[in-house]
Amino acid sequence: MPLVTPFQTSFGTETRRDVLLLRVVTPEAEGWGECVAMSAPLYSAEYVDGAADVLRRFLIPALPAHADAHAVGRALRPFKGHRMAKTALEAAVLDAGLRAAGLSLGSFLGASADRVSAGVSIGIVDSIPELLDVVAGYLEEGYVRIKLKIKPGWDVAPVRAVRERFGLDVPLQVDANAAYTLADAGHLARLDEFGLLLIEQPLADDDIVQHARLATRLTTPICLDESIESAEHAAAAISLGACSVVNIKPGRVGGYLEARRIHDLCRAHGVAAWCGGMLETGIGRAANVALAALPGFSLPGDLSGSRRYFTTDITPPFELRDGHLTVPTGPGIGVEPIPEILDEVTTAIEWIPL
Ligand code: OSB
Ligand code: MG
Repeated sequence: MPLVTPFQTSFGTETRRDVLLLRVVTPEAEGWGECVAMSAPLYSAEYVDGAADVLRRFLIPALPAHADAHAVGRALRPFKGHRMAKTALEAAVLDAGLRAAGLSLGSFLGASADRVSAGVSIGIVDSIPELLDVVAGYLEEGYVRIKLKIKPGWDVAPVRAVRERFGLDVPLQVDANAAYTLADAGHLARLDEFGLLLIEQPLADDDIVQHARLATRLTTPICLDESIESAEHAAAAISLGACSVVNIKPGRVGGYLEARRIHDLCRAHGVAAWCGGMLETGIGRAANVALAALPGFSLPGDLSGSRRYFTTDITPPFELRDGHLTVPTGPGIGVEPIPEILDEVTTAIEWIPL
């Protein structure tokens, strides 16, 4: 699916999403799950063709008959990694089970809100005037929080320009996608004067201890994304002082149940949390919006309207209303692909009987 605008991060430029969707069919109901792995292993080790392979060869064949989402987790635990693939499978099974039970994902997870505030993640662009136009457009649409992607050479200047043009009141944060090292601490401290909500994943994925060192050098709160692949990682990062905010992305941590565990952990420790995104279609977005409605999600998520990503989404589009997205209330994730639109973008289908 082509993106409406190229999305540049410190690790590369996405111009389309190659989406793997899982559809689980049981005698009682059907369920959908989206795999957020990208085409190439640049954000993490996973990539979409690898996810399809591990699902086909290992994960799907390991499912017990009549599995619920908890049983899926137990059945998949022996297989290391591949969390995005596992999340898609868990989500599809969960959706089918909740549809059969007539229960929404939000109610199942413990959502306490009927809408969630919408943030937007803005990629690296060619010039500061272009960036200011993009930010202005999203603020006009009602986004309540702006996130700027940064990398060495595109950090202090764009942040300063956005602050100068839009003021100190705009909730603003940055995401480095692991582009810096601890040697850059002095440079990153130059961001302190701009009153950012947080800096997301400044250092490498496996540098949790270094993030704790960096935290002593910055006043900007550190938020971890890539470093946190499980509730255990989150507990370690919190107790080391490596972060004071956590980006919770279900795909990165192996599922919605694990995402909820991390939410609970953050809440118990008074650590701020928000729901991250991976340029999802309406399928993954619906589930993320339900998750983000839990009470511990204290900051706006990377949850934007469908049209920020795609001209035509495969579900009825999510739309901003007064800076918020509405939590679906129907059974399961509450949305389904529109068959004709899905057909148009489908490049391959594979049926795997159990
Ligand atoms: O680091 O949060 C990230 C998209 C792809 C890969 C990594 C990230 C992102 C985003 C997009 O920032 C967030 C969204 O879905 O709007
Ligand atoms: Mg990130």
